[in-house]
Order: sequence, then C-alpha cells, then structure tokens
Amino acid sequence: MGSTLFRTTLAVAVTAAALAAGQAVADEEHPNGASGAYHGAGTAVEPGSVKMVTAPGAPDMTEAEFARATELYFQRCAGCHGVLRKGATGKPLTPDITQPRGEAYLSTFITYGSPAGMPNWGTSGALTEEEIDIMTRYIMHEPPVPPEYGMADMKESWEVLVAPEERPTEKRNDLDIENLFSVTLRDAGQIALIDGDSKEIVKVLDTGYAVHISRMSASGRYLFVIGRDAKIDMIDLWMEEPGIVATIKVGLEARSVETSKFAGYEDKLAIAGTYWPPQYVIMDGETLEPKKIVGTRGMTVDTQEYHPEPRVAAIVSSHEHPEFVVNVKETGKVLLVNYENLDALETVAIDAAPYLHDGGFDRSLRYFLSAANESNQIAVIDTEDRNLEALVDVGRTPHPGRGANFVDPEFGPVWATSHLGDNTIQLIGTDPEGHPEQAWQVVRTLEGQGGGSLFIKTHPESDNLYVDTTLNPDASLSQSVAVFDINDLEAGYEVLPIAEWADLGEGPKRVVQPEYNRAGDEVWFSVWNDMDATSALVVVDDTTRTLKAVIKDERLVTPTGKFNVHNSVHEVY
Ligand code: DHE
Repeated sequence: MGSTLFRTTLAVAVTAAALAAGQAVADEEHPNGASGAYHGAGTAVEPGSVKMVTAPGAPDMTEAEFARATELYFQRCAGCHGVLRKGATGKPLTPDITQPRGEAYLSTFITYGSPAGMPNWGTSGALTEEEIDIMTRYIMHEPPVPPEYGMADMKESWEVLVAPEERPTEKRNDLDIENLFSVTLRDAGQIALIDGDSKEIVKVLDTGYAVHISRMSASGRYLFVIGRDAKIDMIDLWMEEPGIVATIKVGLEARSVETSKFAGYEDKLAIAGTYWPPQYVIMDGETLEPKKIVGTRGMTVDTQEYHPEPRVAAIVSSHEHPEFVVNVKETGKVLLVNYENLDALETVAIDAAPYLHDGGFDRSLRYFLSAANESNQIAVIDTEDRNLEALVDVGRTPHPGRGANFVDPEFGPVWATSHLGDNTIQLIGTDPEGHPEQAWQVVRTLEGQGGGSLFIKTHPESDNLYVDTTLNPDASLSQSVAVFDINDLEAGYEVLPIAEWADLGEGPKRVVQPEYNRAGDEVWFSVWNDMDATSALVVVDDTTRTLKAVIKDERLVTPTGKFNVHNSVHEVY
C-alpha cells in the first residue's frame, strides 16, 4: 500500500463548502498541510490495482501516461469526484460528460479551477502543464475500476494475535480505563493511549494507514481502530499492557467501525463500512472473523438512478433493537441492519437524503441525527419505530461529528450541529413528548466564529458548548475555539486561543475536535500540525475555561480525533 499517497496530499486544497460560502481554503502556505488532508484527500486504493480502459472518441494515451494519470487522480481527485468518477462533492467526470466538453475546456478548468470548489491545479503550481495534459485526456477515457474485495481477501488478511481463551478473564492492569483516551496519530498510522488523569502516554500502537477513528465495545474492554486503508485493529484494554489481539483488512478504503450494543449482544459483533468496495462487513466481536459482507450499490433516494459507488459513512449501534444503523453516503439511505440472524439478514432501508456523513444520538438514545451534508439537512432516524422521523433544514454543509446534546433553557432538550459552509450553530429540539412544538425544528441559531467547523461538543456535567473552526482559512480562527454558555446562549461566545496556549513553532496548528474527560470537567483539543512539525494536545479546565495542561511529546505526530473510553461507550456528547 503506497503510504505516500496521503502524505503527498493536495498541494492546494479547497473545501467545496467553504468556497461556496466565499471562503477560499487555498492552502498554498502548507502544501501538505492539515486542511489538504480533509475534503478531496486521496483514496487509499492502490493505483497499480487497476487496468487501463480506453474509450472510443477519447484522445490517445500511452499505458505509462494512463498509469501516471490514475495515480494523480487517486491522490488528488477521487476524494471529491469518486473512484469511479460518478461524482460526490465534485461533479461526475464520466466520458459521456467529459468528451463533449473537449480538451481545451477541460484543461482550462483543471488549470484555473472554479468558484464552486474545483481547485486551481495549474495556476497554483500543484500540477505541471504536462500533468494537466495527461489528466485532461485521462478523464475522457472510461474510469478504471479498482478490484473488488471479498471474503477470501478478508480471511487472508485476518489474524487473531491473542485468542479469546488466552486473554485475561479480568482486568490485569491498574489503568483507569474509563478515563483513558485513544488519540488518532493520523499520519503516523498509530494511536496513542493516554491516561486521562496523569496525561501520560500509556502506549503507542501501530494501526492502519492514515488512521481515522476509534470506537469501543459495549463492555468498555475492547477498542477498535480503523485506518483509511480499511485495516481494523482490536485492542484489549484488560491486558497487563494493552495490545492488539486481532486484526483484519476489510477493503481497500474505509472510515467507520462499530460494535453491537443492544442488551444481550454486548461485545458479540463488530461492523465496518468501506468506501471501496462500497459495502459493509459484520464480524465476530471477539476475534474479528468476517461473517457477512453486504454491498451497498443501488439507487439514490432523490433521482432513483443507479449509483455504483455509494460509500459507507457513519455507523452507530441501535440501543432499541439488535441492529446497526448504517449511513450510505451517495444513495442517501440509512440502513437498519438487524444482526439476530446473519443467514437471513433483515434490513430496513430508510430514504433520507444525500450525502449522509456523520452523526450521533439524541440524549434518549432513541433518535439518530445524521448530517446529509450535500442536502444541507439533518436526517432524524427513529431507531425504535425504524423510520424517518424528520428531515430538518439547517445551514450549509452540516458537520456535527456526533453532535452535542444539552438542555436549552427555553426549548428543552436539543442536539446541535455546526457547519463547514457557514458560521452558524443550530440547535434542534429532540423532545417530542415534553416539547412537541419544538421537536425536530431548529429552535435556535447561534453565530459562531466562522465556517470550516468540523466538531462541536458538550457534556452532561458541563455548562459549556465548544465549537471548533478547524478548516477556516483565517489562522486566528482555525487555531482557536469558540465556547458558549449553554445557560446564556444569546450572550455570544468567548474565544480560547488553544494553539497559542500550546506554544508550538511553525505550521498550520489547526485546533480540532473537543473531547471531554470522563468526569466532564476537562476538555481536550488537538493542535494538529504538519507531520514534520510539533503538535500537541491542550487540556482546558471546563469550569474556568483556562489552560490546565499541554501534552507535548515527540510521539504525538499529527494528533486529530480523541476518544474517551467512557464517553464513547455511553454515547456521551
Ligand atoms: Fe473524518 C468521523 C469520513 C476527513 C477526523 N469521518 C468520520 C466519519 C466519517 C468520516 C464517515 C464518521 C464515522 C462514524 O461515526 O462511524 N473524514 C471522512 C471523510 O470522508 C473525509 C471528509 C475525507 C477523507 O479523505 O477521509 C474525512 N476526518 C477527516 C479529517 O481530515 C479529520 C479532520 C482528521 C483525521 O484524523 O483524518 C477527520 N472524522 C474525524 C474524527 C471523527 C471522524 C475525529 C470522529 C468524530 C467523533 O467525535 O466521533
């Protein structure tokens, strides 16, 4: 697997949403920087795995040119336009569309970009004239199709390093597991386990490439980590020294992993969704043995056209039924996958809206609220009645992470999202019984620091609501966070200069993803710097909103997501 793919990400990155909102996120100063790694980042699919396909009517290309173009496309274009060029954040680029446009038009477009979000690959110097010429001709040919990845491939990659019967029957270390944090070290392909009390790094473990998220088993014993290369590592936190007990590669590219949480199924099953191939796999929760693979290709909810590459985005575990809740991005469907009988799988496919991305539960754990970020909507799924409860119109490109649950002084229980494409934070009523008038309505819109927000967070013990602005082009915003008092929301926000507190040297120093400790009296932020620069974690005292600690260590390479064990197990956000 070419690990250089992600490390040589976009020389110029533009988030479509931010651009559309008039906020160019050109990353000229940091060609390999943090924002470049977000939208439109390269795919982990190996370019060498595809065969050359030519299309009648397209200009000639040599095999070497085709191979070079495939590499460039997978690195720089597939994240937005899709591996099969059917369109995602970016427009479709299939030969029926590109050939009528002609070479001159396409090459100009690639060179200069567009206000709708296409980067100016030529004028920024990211692609040479020769590369633009190759890319122009390449996109007039048929898109090459990467290989499928099925049971035989998964079984071949699957390894149980410590069999369940050889694992401890009780916790064998004196770690306070409930307050342990799993921290993504993105570009190192590692996670760091950090003790929440002492702030010491307990262990750094090698995981998948451009590692993405961590999720917990229901018991809080097993930690699952997934890389963009679709490698899952299962870590046993009970061992004397927490370590990897099983591993598997479930596809060529992935983002999500989850475990069964319904009563009676705790720690029994795991599930992972892949971007390529577009499918999900259900695995044994103790060994990762793959049990059932299901494809997600099918019709979209809006135009009801076939989509060959509907990627699996967020997956959560229902607390109402023995089901996984699976977001299928491009088709806009939420699948409720019942795991009681894997030989006769029952699935409810709920039409929501494109493109489903991330989301979380409301505080009752009955409703799953998910961003449909191309539709500027939040889809509300009732996991008890198994249907779509509402589609709520919100701001531009909602990106909540798992969102934030709290009680609005006027409107009662709400769940909140921030946005990539505008500066608003919107609060949606989530209490149909106690506050029926407000349920599934935007009850309040707050003005935050700016667009480019990725994550928002609070805690039941806290009065604060934190909003990052990680991808805002203004460094003073991307390096700080806004904090609102949830008892006095209209008073506006205070700005905490997180990156300044970290006192690092050069680099983008983007502040990303607030995460609370178990008690809810500290909030941790990552100060995400380039791979060759110093990064840090900043811990804020939640009561005083002042700096409590800076965790700096040469092992903390490109820290991004942080997952507190207790909060992940109990969906505290
Ligand atoms: Fe993520 C969650 C996809 C880029 C940090 N990210 C998710 C989820 C999806 C997703 C589908 C929900 C998983 C779930 O709940 O099961 N992320 C993608 C992308 O497709 C995208 C836009 C581009 C890419 O090429 O990967 C992308 N993500 C990023 C980043 O660049 C971030 C900021 C830094 C990094 O580590 O890569 C990033 N994503 C995160 C984090 C979460 C996440 C920290 C979990 C948030 C949480 O609180 O649960």
